[in-house]
Amino acid sequence: MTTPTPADKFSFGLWTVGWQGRDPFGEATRPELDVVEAVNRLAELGAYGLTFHDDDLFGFEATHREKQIDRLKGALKDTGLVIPMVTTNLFSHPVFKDGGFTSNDRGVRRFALKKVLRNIELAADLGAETFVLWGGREGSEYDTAKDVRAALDRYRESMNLLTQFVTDRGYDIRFALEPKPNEPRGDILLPTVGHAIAFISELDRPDLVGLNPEVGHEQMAGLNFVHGIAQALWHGKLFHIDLNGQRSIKYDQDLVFGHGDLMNAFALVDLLETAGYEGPRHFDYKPSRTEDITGVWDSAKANMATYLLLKERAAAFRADPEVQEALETAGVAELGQPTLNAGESYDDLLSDDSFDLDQASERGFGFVRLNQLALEHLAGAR
Ligand code: GLO
Ligand code: NI
Ligand code: NI
Ligand code: NI
Repeated sequence: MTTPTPADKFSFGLWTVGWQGRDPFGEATRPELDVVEAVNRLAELGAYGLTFHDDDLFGFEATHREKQIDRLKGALKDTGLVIPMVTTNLFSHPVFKDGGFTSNDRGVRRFALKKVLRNIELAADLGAETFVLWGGREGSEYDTAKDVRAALDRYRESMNLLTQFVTDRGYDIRFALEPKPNEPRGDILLPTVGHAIAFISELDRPDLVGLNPEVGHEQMAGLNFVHGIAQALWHGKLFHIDLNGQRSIKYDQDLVFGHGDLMNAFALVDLLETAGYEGPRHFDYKPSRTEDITGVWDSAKANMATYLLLKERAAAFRADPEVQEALETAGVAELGQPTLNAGESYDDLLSDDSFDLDQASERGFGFVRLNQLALEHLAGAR
């Protein structure tokens, strides 16, 4: 049941299993992981895809670009693993200290765009459907140092150029913006799912731009991830997803999926599996610095096992007659009914005196009982 297969569409960033444990206070605790080894191990574990930043594969200097691409292609051919998504690193190199697309330095902005254009060519060559942009350095620490309206103009200019590029080239690629409130910048532009959705509506080709929300990022902003995902789905903007775990508002923990807010993870899997999301189940986590290489692969496995376990538990929850009855009492399906009947207008409402105010005020919804049933299914008690 918790043994993944490629049909489950699990994918991992090369930078996740490849994370060496370097943090602001400490050195690496693990050796480098070669891309071929990563592909082989992930395929063995039952994943279907690998994703990467340009710099993960061949470094910023790109000295061995062609050789590394060939090695990756060879490993993909041997294992059947695919590259559903490619992303770009506009945050590590010192040149991006004030951002890529929104750096105050115009030369840096041009350089960043050129880097991304080259990387999109590679993404197309590898058959990726999604190109993720996490603007980790697009932001500021000081309000006087950044003209946010001008920065949004430049962000828009960049996205319009990129959508023009894929259209002209005939690439079958869509973009996914990844919101995050802070870290590494004090404040990052497009900090939440909601901000990013509003921004996308101002673009030339909004149809080509969606989101890659990350569990921990919304939770760092104190928000309910399931609500964010539900709204992204509602707008048709859930192009990709970064699954992981976070425990409350603090630094970006990138724990294994489910190792943070487990009840929210349960509801998330229930939503993804019932709302028709067909994209990759992508893990953007960090194997904790305490782990050796065995711990790295154990943690990779744990992400997939947790997802499958929650999927199974969510299905059992839905199938339970007691849950169905509790859902009925709670009126969950009733919210799906339009508030007015077909053909009714505000005049009908104005003349409607049938509402029983007292009865409706006295109603108990039974939400707590429903939530306890969810918990009992989650805990394996049912
Ligand atoms: C950092 C982000 C980062 C992105 C990656 C993909 O907090 O989560 O890992 O997901 O750059 O674009
Ligand atoms: Ni993150
Ligand atoms: Ni994170
Ligand atoms: Ni991420």
